[in-house]
Amino acid sequence: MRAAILPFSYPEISTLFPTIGTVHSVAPYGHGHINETYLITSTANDRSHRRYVLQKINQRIFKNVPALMENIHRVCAHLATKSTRAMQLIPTFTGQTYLQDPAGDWWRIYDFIEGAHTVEQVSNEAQAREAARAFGAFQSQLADLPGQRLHETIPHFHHTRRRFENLRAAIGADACGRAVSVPKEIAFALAREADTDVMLDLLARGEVSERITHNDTKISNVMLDDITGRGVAVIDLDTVMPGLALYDFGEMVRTAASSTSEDDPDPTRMHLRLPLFRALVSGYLETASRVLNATERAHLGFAGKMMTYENGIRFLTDYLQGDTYYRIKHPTHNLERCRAQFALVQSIEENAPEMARIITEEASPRVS
Ligand code: GN1
Ligand code: MG
Repeated sequence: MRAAILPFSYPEISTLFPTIGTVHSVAPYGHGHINETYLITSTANDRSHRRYVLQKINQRIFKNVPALMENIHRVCAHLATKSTRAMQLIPTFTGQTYLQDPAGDWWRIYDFIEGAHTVEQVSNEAQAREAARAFGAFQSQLADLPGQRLHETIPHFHHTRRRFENLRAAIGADACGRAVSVPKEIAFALAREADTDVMLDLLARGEVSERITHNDTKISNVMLDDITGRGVAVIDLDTVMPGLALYDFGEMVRTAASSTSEDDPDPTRMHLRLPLFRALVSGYLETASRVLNATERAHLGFAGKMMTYENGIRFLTDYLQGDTYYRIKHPTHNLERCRAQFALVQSIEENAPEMARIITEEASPRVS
């Protein structure tokens, strides 16, 4: 774990964010690949012990932090009208939701949601169902967000065609001379080019519509209640922006219906787990069905394949470009992530008929 290298002393944090009280400790927290995250413990002005999440926002990836924070502020304010345990931003001494340090880095603090936890890997169907219920609820609660369209915090984030073209360019440039060592992965990616347009074409034809989506719906972004195990809130709001419901569901399939971690070095351990897929469909339809149409329902399985494929080609692109985007722990980390994703894509392809049957069963009105 990286040491906490903060530009602020503890008393400075207390001064900058006065409502958090006296800071006692700040320690690296979580497993995110993008931002730097720290857990703060403090004693609030009413003497209660409190915890907060401090984050340095990665501005190499999120180029317009004020726009990103405007999105998050609007989304949190809206969710707070619908849930008592939603994410909450802590105001600075000037009443802003974030601040810039003298070096130009951007910082924010969220309240820590107590009595709940996250898991890195789904271990049972109940967890998968809860995660899907939580993300489905998130989408449907944001369906009536007032005001103008949210900013795109990362333009074309799930534009799979563009992701594919980026991969093709990375293969062509071959900046690190690595392409020769990954012919199988490159062939696997290129063979699925036609799939990259399917969801974009549905959108262009108006068969699915744009919504406010989370865009990073992995299981570790859902807080589960410590006692009941129920989903209480969705976290990691940086990529909340206009998108397709299918992106969100597909990313859940990738991360919550998979048999092993996204960077398992042994891809033979990676496959789709159908009972977990069924649990996701059932949980998602429970909370999101009022905003979904028949085309979206019919593509829930395909979406799982597409988001897994998209992540696989992003990892492969980063590997070819010399690991400039994702944080890596060893030199072939991105390649291993890519291989695990492609193993899952293959397993989803093999299970497509069974997945379609599950969707039909879960979508039909239940007989009680
Ligand atoms: C990144 O930082 P983290 O782990 O929340 C990435 C996601 C990928 C994910 C793969 C902004 O998310 O899109 O699916 O890694 N986020 C960004 O683990 O690129
Ligand atoms: Mg994220």
